[in-house]
Amino acid sequence: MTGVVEVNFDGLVGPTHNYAGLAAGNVASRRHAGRVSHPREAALQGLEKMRDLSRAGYAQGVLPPQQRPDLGFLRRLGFTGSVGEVLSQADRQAPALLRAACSASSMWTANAATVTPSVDAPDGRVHLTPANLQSGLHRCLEPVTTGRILQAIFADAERFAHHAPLPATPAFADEGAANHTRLCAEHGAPGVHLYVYGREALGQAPGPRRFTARQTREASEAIARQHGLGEAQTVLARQHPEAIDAGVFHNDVIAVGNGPVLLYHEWAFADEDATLAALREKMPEPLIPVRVPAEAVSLDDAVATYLFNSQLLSNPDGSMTLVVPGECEHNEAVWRTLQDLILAGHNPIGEVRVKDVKQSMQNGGGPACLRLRVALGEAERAALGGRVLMDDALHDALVGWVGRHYRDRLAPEDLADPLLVDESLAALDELTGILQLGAIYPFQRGA
Ligand code: SUG
Repeated sequence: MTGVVEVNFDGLVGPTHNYAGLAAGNVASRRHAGRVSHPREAALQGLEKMRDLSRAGYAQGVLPPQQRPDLGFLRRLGFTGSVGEVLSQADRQAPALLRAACSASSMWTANAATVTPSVDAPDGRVHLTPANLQSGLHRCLEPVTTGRILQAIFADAERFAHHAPLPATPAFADEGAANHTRLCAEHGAPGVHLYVYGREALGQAPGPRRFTARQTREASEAIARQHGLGEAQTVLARQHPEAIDAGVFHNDVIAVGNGPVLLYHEWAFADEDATLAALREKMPEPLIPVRVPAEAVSLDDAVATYLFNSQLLSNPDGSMTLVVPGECEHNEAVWRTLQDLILAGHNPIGEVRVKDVKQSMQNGGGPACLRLRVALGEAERAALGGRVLMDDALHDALVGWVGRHYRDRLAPEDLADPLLVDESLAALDELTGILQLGAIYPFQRGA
């Protein structure tokens, strides 16, 4: 496969973006519960990140949001009648279900799927498994439509292999690429896959005490098996339970890898030495670990600023750029560590770009949560369906679309407003036209 680059597919923030505090173990989501959100600003912040990175020469894609409120979910739970009746019954009888049905959480596409590039798969195809996201009620609504969207974009069966999500049961709780890091010399070279899990469903490893770990070892193993990866290509590591209890609900909140570089906090892994040793043993090229000790950045600061939820991007000259959330700039210890330890250290990271994704951050999603990494060769990129690769024209079309359809603000009580349904469906219908994706949404398929 020639011309392999990493395409970052960012999730477009949907029109119902709101703060309902739904996410377990996610400090920011809980802290902002009940606040007024700003969907238009949220979507524009995401689009600005996409445009900035595509203009800087990084391959950038976009994934559409999901249909919300999820009326099909509410109807399945016994709410009946017109749209207005379903919403008002749910609001009165089970407001938590209404909030789950309205979450715009599909924006965090690092949780959409796990992807293995064709260079690593035995059949030479790109493999994709939508995450079952079964550990959160609002998120377990995503996999079916995620699968449909991925099938529409990665449609060529000779190049792309789609797997069903793992069984949606606690033993196979899977949160997708947020717990998966591929290390390699460069994107087109064979990689070693680091899967990080928080608990064992069938084994005895001690889990966190305060929060439930979201990813199981059994889920990570099953994904590697589905994608045909052998033992020589995979490393499994347990997340440090204390990090999970401090609010590190995914590995990508405490570590990020790219090429041979692994930037991580000393509390990322339960057994740091064994994890690095296993990577070194399996990687053909030397691992470049960039370790941030707790005395430089505390776990609390890591969680508050999302320093590690950064995108680490490869540049043509071999250097790398770290795309960090704006919150890092306002924390002295984190900013100093970025300058003195990360940028000044002996590693390829030579530049920091700061991005404001505050609307997403307040729900616990930083720059890295907002994107799904897919390493693709030239021919694979040419085979993509739809109009999903970002350029200025697509950016401008999407900014115009947001301006036409999104509300400036959403308060918790607005979620029961039937007009929000009409507005969202009109927006999504137009969006499938812009992205040329066909009927991906339930309402377009007569459901
Ligand atoms: O699953 N937040 C998401 C944030 C996901 C971040 N993703 C990565 N780290 N890759 C979550 O915790 C909050 C939604 C709400 O409260 O409405 C939420 O789901």
